[in-house]
Amino acid sequence: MQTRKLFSAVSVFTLALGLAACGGDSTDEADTSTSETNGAAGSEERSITLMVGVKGDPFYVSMECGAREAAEAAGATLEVQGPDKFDATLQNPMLDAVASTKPDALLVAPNDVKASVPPLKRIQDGGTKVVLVDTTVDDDTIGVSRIATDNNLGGQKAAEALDELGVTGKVLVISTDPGVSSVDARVDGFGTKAEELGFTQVSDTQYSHNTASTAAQVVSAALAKDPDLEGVFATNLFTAQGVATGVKQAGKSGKVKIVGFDAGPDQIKQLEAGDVQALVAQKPYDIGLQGVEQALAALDGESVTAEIQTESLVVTQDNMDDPEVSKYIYKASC
Ligand code: T6T
Repeated sequence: MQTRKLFSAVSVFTLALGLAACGGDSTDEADTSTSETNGAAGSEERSITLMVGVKGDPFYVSMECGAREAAEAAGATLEVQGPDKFDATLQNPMLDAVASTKPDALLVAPNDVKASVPPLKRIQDGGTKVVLVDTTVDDDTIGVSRIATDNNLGGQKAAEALDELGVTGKVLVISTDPGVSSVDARVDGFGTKAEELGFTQVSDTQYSHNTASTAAQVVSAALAKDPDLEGVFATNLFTAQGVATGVKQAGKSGKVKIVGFDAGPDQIKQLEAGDVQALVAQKPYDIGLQGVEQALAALDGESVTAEIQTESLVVTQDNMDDPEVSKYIYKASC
């Protein structure tokens, strides 16, 4: 069993070097050591479950690819699950099922800062090491480690991108749902920078419920009310795709500037076509890979980093073919 442990440590170290070489990053905000180990630690193959925010989203597919790489290198099993919609009422029963199967570790993107707390507490109390990836919950006692993009900074970058595109006046923010930590932080960061830049938000933040068709309807209605709308910030992949479609249907592609979060394959096509002007890409592969590393460290009783913030980058038509940028385009499969 010591051999497995050594293999796992060496492999993860090698992976970490590889990650550094390909531009992976992390900002360590706090280091904690966990002396407690799961009962199964070191005695058999580690079982890790990754509960994504929603199935089939290229952001989470890319996260899964990173997690798979790290799990395979460490000889751990990885099971991936996720709800059909980004909705805590769908994800929570799945989390309850995880509580009864008791994997050694759970990497989870909780659907809601509050509603996701009770099932995660049960899982953690059952001895599973919980690592929060991408989204978080309001209860600080949950998770040995939390790994996510610096979403507030990402929102600020979106406002700066609109500024660089010549936007000076009316802007609209369309997000998914309130209570999702990632997109809420993007809205906050955007709001701070938008104020500094002198933008006027035409309304409170609107919500797409993570559905492209709803985002398209929301932007159409906004354009009907404010025909002089200059820019839109869409806080995630499906919202951004829908906003681009809605603006195109209104015959305003390129006139109303759109900055979207994420960099899924279809979003890149919209960028190429000029239907979107800039995308704030995250590094989900790195989040998944580091999530597994942190989970294994916790299981081995090694030092665990309590909070890791990963970077984002702004992708435009000008830089999208640069290999240092294109390597961060999300994957539809591993
Ligand atoms: O933007 C990502 C993720 O960071 C967010 O929490 C939910 O939406 C995405 O998965 C993109 O669809």
